[in-house]
Order: sequence, then structure tokens, then C-alpha cells
Amino acid sequence: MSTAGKVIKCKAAVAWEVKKPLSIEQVEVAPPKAHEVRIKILATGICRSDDHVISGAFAMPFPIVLGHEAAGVVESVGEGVTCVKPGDKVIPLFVPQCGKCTSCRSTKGNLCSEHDLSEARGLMLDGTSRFTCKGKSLHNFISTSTFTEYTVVHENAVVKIDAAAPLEKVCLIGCGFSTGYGAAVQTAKVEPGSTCAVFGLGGVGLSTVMGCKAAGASRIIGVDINKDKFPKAKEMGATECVNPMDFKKPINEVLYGLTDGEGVDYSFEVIGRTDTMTAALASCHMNYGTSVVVGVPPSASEITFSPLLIFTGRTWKGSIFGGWKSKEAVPKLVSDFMGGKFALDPLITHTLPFDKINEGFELLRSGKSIRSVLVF
Ligand code: PAD
Ligand code: ZN
Ligand code: ZN
Repeated sequence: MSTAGKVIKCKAAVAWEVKKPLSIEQVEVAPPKAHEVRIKILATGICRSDDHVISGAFAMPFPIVLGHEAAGVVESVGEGVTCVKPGDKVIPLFVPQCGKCTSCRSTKGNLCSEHDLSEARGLMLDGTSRFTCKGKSLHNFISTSTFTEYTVVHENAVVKIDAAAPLEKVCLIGCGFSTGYGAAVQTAKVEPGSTCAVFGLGGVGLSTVMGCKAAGASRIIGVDINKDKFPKAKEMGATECVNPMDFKKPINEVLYGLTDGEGVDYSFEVIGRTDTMTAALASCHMNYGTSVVVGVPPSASEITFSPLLIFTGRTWKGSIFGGWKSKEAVPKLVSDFMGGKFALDPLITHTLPFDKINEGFELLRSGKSIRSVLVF
């Protein structure tokens, strides 16, 4: 029996309050309004950005349905939707692409003005929510909310992908893989022969390592305080790895030492800490080095740094969703994956049933997982 036009009762993981485990609840998911799409989520990865909301580092309104790295099948569409139809395999886009705003129209931009990343309202574009639980309205997370059997997104925040794509793998293209890989190939535009340093070797950082390798970097130095991350980083393309805890001097000095006093051409902060953002900047070549901030900075944090660091010529830039224009790039990245251009398997260390979501977060916090993918 068709569920189109009806409220769907299903399971979702609700974050009721900050610093509390998620709770699996029965929620009601309203039908999509005009220009919205209701998706049956079949696989969703756990990203550190979800955990930043739980820990309170990434400020969001509660209660909220987290999750943003997913793949699923369209269940029904609202009036006027032409980009997808029921049955299509899709990936929700936490950075939408409306095609009309200044960032969408600029060849240089990708942060569509319809995003809900900073000063987030946690609502659909019309200012309402499609989720309720126990009579309370639940917030939406960065245009997606995927820790649920069904979600509703705006048509600009979803894209159709190859019908043959394995959803429990390509869900990573919805965030971690594309973010890390794009930071290297799209934002930094690493050139062949470059020396790169990647701070943080989690799911996103390892994808940056893959991007640096694909771009032809000749040296890729992985930096992490958890040495258990090193073997996998080397498997993915790191030529050497360093643990800042093994040295008395600051890590930027260590990296200068490793590069004959020159610094690296490109550095990437893929952790989400202000001290490592500054250290990554100080690690790159004083004149033409570029440092890219990928890690989500804690809300309300500030950085004090010597202006000399950039006065001498360094470039410091941020990268959201790897700099990709989401609607255009995601189907292409899925095709590239299907064509064997890159692998996602090494990033997926755990596949868990959705009900074990809190276990998945524990694996991330303890440094034992790269990506856990939850399946329904
Ligand atoms: P993760 O927790 O799997 O990886 C972080 C890694 O950093 C771990 O291996 C840690 O051991 C390591 N680490 C922690 N502290 C330090 C330190 N002081 N020095 C060196 N290494 C350290 O996270 P992830 O890979 O899922 O995400 C990484 C960051 O990227 C995180 O802040 C996340 O919120 C952010 C992100 N940004 C975007 C974007 O669009 N910019 C998208 C997705 C994720
Ligand atoms: Zn993410
Ligand atoms: Zn736009």
C-alpha cells in the first residue's frame, strides 16, 4: 500500500539533549510539501560532525535528528518536484545547490545560500519541521537528518545517483569521502610532485590523503596523536606519519625539519581544533604554502595568531564539502567510484544495524573506527 501523502511512523535516533546518548524512538514523518522529497534511508555513516553536535562543540537546536552522510530511495515527492521520482536511488546533500544564489552562480563557490550550517535554524526552508515525537517537534540537521528510516529534504538538497550503486558504501560520498578528497583536489588543487601534510587521519583526513595521492603529491605526511591510525594512512597513500606526542618541539617545527626547513606545499587541518589549525598554517611554506581548514571549528572559538604567518604570503582557506557544487559533483563521484577510480571499502571499518548507533559513536570516540555505516 502506498505511503505517499500519509504520515509515516518509523524509527529514528533522537538527540533530546546535549551530551546524552541518542535514543531510538518512534517518530512521525510528515509527507513532503511542495518542492520537497521524502526519502527512505537505507545506509548512513557516522561522521565526527554529528558527534560535535552531541558534545555541544557544534551548536544546534535540540531536540534534533542528526545524521547527514547517507543514501536511500525516494519514497514520495511533493508538488512540483521534477529532479527525482519515487524509487530513485539518491544521496541527501548537506550543502544544497539551488543554482540561483551568488555562490551557486559563481564558478568559485559551493556554499549555497540555502545551507543551514551556521546559525542553524534546524528547520525546512519554510521554517517548519517534518518530524514529531511524543507530541514534540524535532529539529532537522543541516538540510538532511538521516539517523531515521525516513526523512524529508528540499529538492535542492538531494540528487539522483546510479541505480546500481551500493548504498552502504556510496553513502560516504554524502560527506566524509567527498569532503576530504575534495579539500585536496578541488579546494587546494594539489599539483603533481607536491609535499602535503594531513592533520587528523579519521574518515575525512584519510580521504584527504587519497585526494593528495590522486593529485600526484610525491610526499604525504600524516599527522595524528593516535598511532593506530598510521598503518591505514600508509595503505591509503601517506608516505610517512608523525605523532606530535613523540616530540618536545611544536609539530610545525617538526614538519619544517622533515622538509629541509622549507615547510610543506599544502597542509590540511582535518580534526576541528584551533591549536592544530594554527599549527597546520605554520607548517606550510612561508611564501607560497596553502593551508586548508576542513575540521569543524568549535562554535564560539577564536584564534589568535601572528599576522606574520600570512604576511609572508601563505594562503589560509576553508573547505566545506570539499568545495564541490553538490548536485553536480555527487553523481559524478558515484560514477567515479563505480568506475574504480577510488575505493571506499578501506574507510568502512564497521557496518552496524541502526539500533547500535550509540555503539557506533563510542567506536568513533575511542579512535577504534574510521567510518561506521548504519544499515536499516
Ligand atoms: P575523526 O574523529 O574520525 O578523525 C579525527 C582524527 O584527528 C582522529 O584520528 C584523531 O586521533 C585525530 N586527532 C585528534 N586530536 C588531534 C591532535 N591534537 N593532533 C593530531 N591529531 C588529532 O573525524 P572525521 O574524520 O569524521 O572528521 C574530521 C573533522 O572534519 C571533524 O572536525 C569534522 O567535524 C570535520 C568535517 N568537516 C566537514 C566540512 O565540510 N568541512 C565535513 C565533514 C567533517
Ligand atoms: Zn560529515
Ligand atoms: Zn544556491
